[in-house]
Amino acid sequence: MTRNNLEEPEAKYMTRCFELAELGMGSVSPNPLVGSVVVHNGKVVGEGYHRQYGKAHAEVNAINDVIQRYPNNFAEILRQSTIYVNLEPCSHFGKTPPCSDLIIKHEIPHVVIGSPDPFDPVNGKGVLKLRNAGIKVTENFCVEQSNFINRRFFTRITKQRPYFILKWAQTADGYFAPADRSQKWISGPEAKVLTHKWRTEEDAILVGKTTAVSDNPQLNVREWHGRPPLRIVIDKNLELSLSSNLLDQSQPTIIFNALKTEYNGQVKYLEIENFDHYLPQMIAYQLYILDIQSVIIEGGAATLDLFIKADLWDEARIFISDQHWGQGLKGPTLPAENEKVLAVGKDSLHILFNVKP
Ligand code: AOF
Ligand code: ZN
Repeated sequence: MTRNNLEEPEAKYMTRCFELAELGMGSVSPNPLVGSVVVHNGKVVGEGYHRQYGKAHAEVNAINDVIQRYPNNFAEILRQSTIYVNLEPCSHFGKTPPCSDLIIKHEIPHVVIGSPDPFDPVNGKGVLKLRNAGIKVTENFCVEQSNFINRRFFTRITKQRPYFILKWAQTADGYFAPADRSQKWISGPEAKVLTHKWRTEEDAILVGKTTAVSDNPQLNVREWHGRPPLRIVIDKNLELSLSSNLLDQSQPTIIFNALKTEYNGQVKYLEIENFDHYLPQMIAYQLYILDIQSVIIEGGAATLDLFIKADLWDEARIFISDQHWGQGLKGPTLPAENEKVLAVGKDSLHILFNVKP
C-alpha cells in the first residue's frame, strides 16, 4: 500500500528534499537524485544534496551544513533533530562511507525516508542499521512523489535497462512529417528550448538512421546550459555519410549497426547480433552495461514505434501544435493511458505527457 503524506505539515520538508535532489540532475547519473533536510524544533537548520557522481551524498552535505551554521552547538542540535531524505540512507562503503553510520555517529534520533533504495547492497540494510542503533525511522513518506523523482535510477536497478523517454511533435490532426519526409516546423521555439533542456537531463539521446540522414541533426545542447547527452544512432548498414554532423567527433557518439564493432575517437561502432529480431532489447541491454541510465528517443516514427512495440518505453512527451495538415505521415500511436495535458508558451503549444504507471 502506498501512502501519500502530502496533506501532513511535515510534507513540506520532504518536498524541499525533492527540490534539492533535482539540482543534481545532469550531474549525478547513474546515481540517484537525493536531497536532505535537517529540521530542529520546526526549523530547517541544514540542507544538502548529492551534487556530483562519486562525491558526497545528500545526508553528508546536510549534516555538514548544520555544522557550518552552528559551529558551537551543532552536536546538541543534531541530537534533537529529524533528518529528512528522499532515499534510504546507504549502509555500504561505495565511493563514500555509509550515510547511516554518519547519522548514528551524530545521534540524530529520527530519520524520515521517501523511497527504499533498491540497490542490493543498501536495500533495507540502511533502515535496519539505523533501527538497530535505536533511531526512529519513518519510511515511505510521500513515497509516490519520491519514486517518481528517481524513476530513472529505479528502472535501471530493478529492470536492468535504461529509462526510455519518447519525444516527438505532431499536428493537431496527428501528422508527424510531410509525406515526402521533408522537414517542416511543427512545434514552436518554446518547444525547442524545452527539448534542449530535456537533453541535459538524460544520459543519452537516440535517433534512427532515417532521421539522422534526412535531418542531419547535431543532437547537442545549444538552447540551454548543461551537459550534452551521449548521441546514439541506429544505422544497420552504416549508411550515414562521413560528413554528417553526428560523425563530427564533437561528442561521444554510438552507432548501433549490424556490421562491426570499432572505436574511432569519440565515435563507437557497436555491432548488434540478431539485429532484425531483438534490436530494442539488445540496445537496452548494451546501454545498461554501459551504465546509461536514461535515453530520450527523438525519432523518427519507425524508431519510436520499434520501442513502443517492444514495450520498452516509460514516458512519452508529445508536442501537439494547432496546425491541421490533412495529409502526411502519421505519428506513432501509444496505448492510451494516464494522459496529462499542459499548455506551454505563446503559440498555444500543448504537451501531452503519457507516463505509464
Ligand atoms: C544515499 N544518499 O545522496 C546517494 C545515495 O558509489 P557511492 O558511494 O556514491 O554510492 C552510490 C550508491 O549509493 C547508489 O547506487 C545508491 O544506492 C546510493 N546513493 N545514497 O544515502 C545519497 N546518492
Ligand atoms: Zn549515502
